[in-house]
Amino acid sequence: MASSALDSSGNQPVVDIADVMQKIAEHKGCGTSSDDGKASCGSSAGPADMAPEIWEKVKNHPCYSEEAHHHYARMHVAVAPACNIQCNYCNRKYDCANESRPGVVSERLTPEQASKKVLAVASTIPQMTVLGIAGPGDPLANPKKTFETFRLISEVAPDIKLCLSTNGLALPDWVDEIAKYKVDHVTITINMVDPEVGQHIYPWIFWNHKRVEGIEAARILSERQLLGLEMLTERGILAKINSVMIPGINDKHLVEVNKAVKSRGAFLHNIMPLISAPEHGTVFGLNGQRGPSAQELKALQDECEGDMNMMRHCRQCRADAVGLLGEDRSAEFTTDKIMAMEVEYDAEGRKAYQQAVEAERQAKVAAKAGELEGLEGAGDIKVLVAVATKGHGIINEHFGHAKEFQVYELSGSGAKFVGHRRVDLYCQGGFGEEDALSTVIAAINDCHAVFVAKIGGCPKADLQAAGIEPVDHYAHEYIEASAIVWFKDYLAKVAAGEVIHTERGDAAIRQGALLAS
Ligand code: CLF
Ligand code: SF4
Repeated sequence: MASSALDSSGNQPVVDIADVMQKIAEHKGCGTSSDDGKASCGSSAGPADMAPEIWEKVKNHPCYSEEAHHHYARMHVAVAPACNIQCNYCNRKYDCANESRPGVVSERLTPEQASKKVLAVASTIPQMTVLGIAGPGDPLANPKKTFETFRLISEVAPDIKLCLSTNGLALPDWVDEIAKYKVDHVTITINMVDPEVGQHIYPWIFWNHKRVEGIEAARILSERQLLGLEMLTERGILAKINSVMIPGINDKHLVEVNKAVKSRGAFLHNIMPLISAPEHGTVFGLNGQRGPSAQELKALQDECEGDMNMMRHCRQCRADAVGLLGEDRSAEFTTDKIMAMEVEYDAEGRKAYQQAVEAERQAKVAAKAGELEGLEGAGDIKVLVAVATKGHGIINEHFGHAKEFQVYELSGSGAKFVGHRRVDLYCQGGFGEEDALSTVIAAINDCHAVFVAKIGGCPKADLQAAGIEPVDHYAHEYIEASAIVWFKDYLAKVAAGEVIHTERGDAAIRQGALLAS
């Protein structure tokens, strides 16, 4: 147990940093410990797998636990418009309701409106467990609005976890306030620990009432980010690091970033692909800077995973996102609609619903565990499979209705979630869109099979022609258990000489806007 006490103000937990670092080192993130003693982030986390206080913080946080993200939802409130730095991948002027990436938002809210919105969402979506402030600017460049929002929400909905995402420049000034409001989860976006690299990502910062540019700006930003991280760790606040992978600029360097943040007690590292398209109007978008391919991203995540658990289920959410990570229900909760809603905060109902979710989650973990035996023959064979799902860890989405596919790596160790791929909708209201099908195939081109609840004859034939097996006979069953059964069958065919195992190629990460459904 961490030694914790209250400080002189009576409300800030003071935690032994060595104790916290030890726990993080032991548990290496938000998941269960596997045979090699290394945690698998969220794969089948249970209370027996980690220190109770860490389990309590991550068990129903969809970003800090991969396993939880199938069941629990988050929401963001866009109360923080200003920013104190400029990133070359950001343009907050761009506002498209069909777009999904950080910084983008449709409506800005006052703290009072945000509080009402949280109650409205919580009473409609009982599995919504986390309230995050992630922009559209930087929450700590708007401290009054940010902390007033946290204060209001902690009063009316104390069971909701509070979460914050920041560029880190102002973080050291606000760590005590963060602790005071019991914000237990803080994300810092750290793209470099070397100002030489940073100068190509950040043209300027606003620091001590003036604009600072170039290497000096990157140096100050990096120092503040790492200091802020150390201060969070000292207070036992779980810190997640987001890094944007920018090929040719910081892709190789992110291994150094990983080491630097791990040594300072970061709980989880989330390496995200650069989203860069000319229509976004960002510096990188306009100068043709490309994002990574799916396999480039996975290779970097795999390389860093040796030292630290990696988040691979990030959806690069809008600053006003609502719902499970793979969905966005923000259009149901516009200011007009929430002001007209009768809101009743049913804390007991929420608790009962979440208990049912917990039972469902444990059934899924048990089903997976029951299938693990018999994978010894896999040797070095690893395959990726794509899955169409609406959530709950179940294969429950039609191929044509999928707006994203979740990707699992199957190996002798079982099934491991390694990412997701956004796609264009194939089904356009009664007919299949052939152009969309080619983008789907490009997005899952590195997969051997795609698991769906249902699929039509045309896309089935095209997938087969592309070497991807459509699998629809596990409809409405658990993803991981089904994928392992399929993998055992695949291994048996390889052993019998019916199938020659070959590696698949690379796949594309979608750069454009999401299509409205
Ligand atoms: Fe929001 Fe961020 Fe909290 Fe999650 S998002 S403030 S930690 S509640 Fe999550 Fe969205 Fe990725 Fe962020 S999927 S962009 S990591
Ligand atoms: Fe945009 Fe966030 Fe960077 Fe500010 S810190 S410029 S809001 S991406």
